[in-house]
Amino acid sequence: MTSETQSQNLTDGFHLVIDALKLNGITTIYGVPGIPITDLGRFAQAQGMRVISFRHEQHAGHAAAIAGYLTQKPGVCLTVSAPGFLNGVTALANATTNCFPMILISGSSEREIVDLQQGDYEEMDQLAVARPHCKAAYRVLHAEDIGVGVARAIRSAVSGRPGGVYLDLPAKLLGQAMDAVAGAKSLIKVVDAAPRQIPASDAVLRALDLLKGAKRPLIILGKGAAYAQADADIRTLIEKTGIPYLPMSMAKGLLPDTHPLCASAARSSVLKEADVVMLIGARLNWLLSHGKGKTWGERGTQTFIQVDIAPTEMDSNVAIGAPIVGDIGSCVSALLAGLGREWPAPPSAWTGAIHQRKEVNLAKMASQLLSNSLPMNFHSALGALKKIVRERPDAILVNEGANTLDFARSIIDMYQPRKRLDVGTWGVMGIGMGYAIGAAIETGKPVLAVEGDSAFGFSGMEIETICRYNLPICVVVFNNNGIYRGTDTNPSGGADVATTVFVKNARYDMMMQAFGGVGVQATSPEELYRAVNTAMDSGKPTLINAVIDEKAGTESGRIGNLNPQSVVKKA
Ligand code: ADP
Ligand code: TZD
Ligand code: MG
Repeated sequence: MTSETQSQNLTDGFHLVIDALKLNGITTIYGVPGIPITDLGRFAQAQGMRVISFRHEQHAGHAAAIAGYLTQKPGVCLTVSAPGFLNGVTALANATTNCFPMILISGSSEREIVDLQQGDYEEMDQLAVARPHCKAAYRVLHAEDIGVGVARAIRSAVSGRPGGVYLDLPAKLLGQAMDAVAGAKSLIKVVDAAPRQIPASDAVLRALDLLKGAKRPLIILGKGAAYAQADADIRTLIEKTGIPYLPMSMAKGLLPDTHPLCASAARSSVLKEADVVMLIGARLNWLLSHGKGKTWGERGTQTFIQVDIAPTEMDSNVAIGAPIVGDIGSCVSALLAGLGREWPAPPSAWTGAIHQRKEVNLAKMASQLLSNSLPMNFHSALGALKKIVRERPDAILVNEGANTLDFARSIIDMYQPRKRLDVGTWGVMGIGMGYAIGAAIETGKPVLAVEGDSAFGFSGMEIETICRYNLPICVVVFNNNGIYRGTDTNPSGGADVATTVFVKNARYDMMMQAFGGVGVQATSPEELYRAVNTAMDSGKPTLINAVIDEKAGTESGRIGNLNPQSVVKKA
């Protein structure tokens, strides 16, 4: 037999992994090459997959996670063993926390040596490390099991509550040969990877009864609702019932933020005053003050309805009077079917009061946005970006930072579903460039990344990746010389600068120029508006250094209350 006919009859671990992914419609891999997976990426590219190489695995992982969120297919991140794997674990854990489907595939070293701790190259028991940070973790030891391993990984990632999955591929597996026909037969094309979960009809009735009797009803839409892609039905539910709604940050745009029933501009009062609250794909975690305390009305005065695919989410923080367990698409359509023809509009005392509160708050904000003082503050700079997003509603907005995040979330209206991607459940810094790249690759839409200068630094090196793949991403760095503000001083009077302060007047725009992208400095709202418009029109990788008043921010943005207080008096 010539070596050619031999290889025609044989396949190996590398090719089976690629074939298994492709068979299941996975066409893109995000990763960083190296031993033992360099050839896996190379062969995948040769087989027509898109393989996007990053500078650091965390950002490849974030790109994969956001790909999962946007497409409902698990995003795949590929890393080398031990350190590369660990770099990917932050993204894996973040995906799990946020309920985004992703698969972290890592090469690993020799099992026999790792398990005896004999000091292999990049030795680590990766499966054990990954397990607490994901929904499921699998290792494949035999080439004929690759099909099963990939199928289980896909099902685990997307079914039920979506999340991160780890798939461990020892180096030896990748080189294992097997008969090509038997190999092809061993692969599994997953049928109905995320089966619908139909809610029980009595659960739906119970919820509708509660909702109908409410005097001050409120619907809260979370990113689970955005993920579910039941956009039209969710809109119909809100419009048919006439119930005011609050979008959580990544659910903004599920209905346009300018919708008459959107209560965002009256957030604090509706949370306090609502009597029946229906959560759709949103958890009562810290972002909603756990459903109790002074953010909400007197404890016990509110009744909650919760629509979620995870039964154990119910009662996690406060009692849920009417749980509806199922997938959001099925639950919302069951609710719609149960509404009947006549649905009583909520009392006008409630909707009217919300309307008035909104008008007052929006007018107050509008005047702040027009400020022309220099240097720019958060309001004036974001006023320019608000206009950009209004004019380009299909652009994707990525957002991280503290003040930069909190102000942008409340100031920039979103108009379409799944267009706002941010720090999510953890409030994690470092998602910026990974999410921007993943979103640009998956959707082909222009991306605007609005980044605090600190936040940007966590993934800043990936601007090289953005330039390398010539992605239509415009990064705006809100440069206020530091974390929260740039004005802190060293309390000891020593020579080191304060812990929150960066190099003054840094030129992040010049970093972009180093890689052949466009770098611009903007010092006024007009300059900022013009530079972003040019970037979005051209689609060229662009970074705009937006100079923000270093005195403008507050400690931790809007969550300063979460900082513990020392009992020792400050020096
Ligand atoms: P937010 O941060 O926007 O409030 P969370 O991440 O806290 O949203 O909540 C999302 C919720 O959505 C999770 O509890 C998750 O189980 C749920 N979820 C995700 N996808 C679906 C789906 N397809 N159907 C039902 N629930 C879903
Ligand atoms: N590390 C990680 C991974 N996540 C975090 N959230 C933090 C550290 C702590 N942190 C925040 O919560 S916000 C932030 C840090 C470091 C940066 C804030 O500074 P910024 O934004 O420049 O990005 P503003 O506009 O100056 O407030
Ligand atoms: Mg800053």
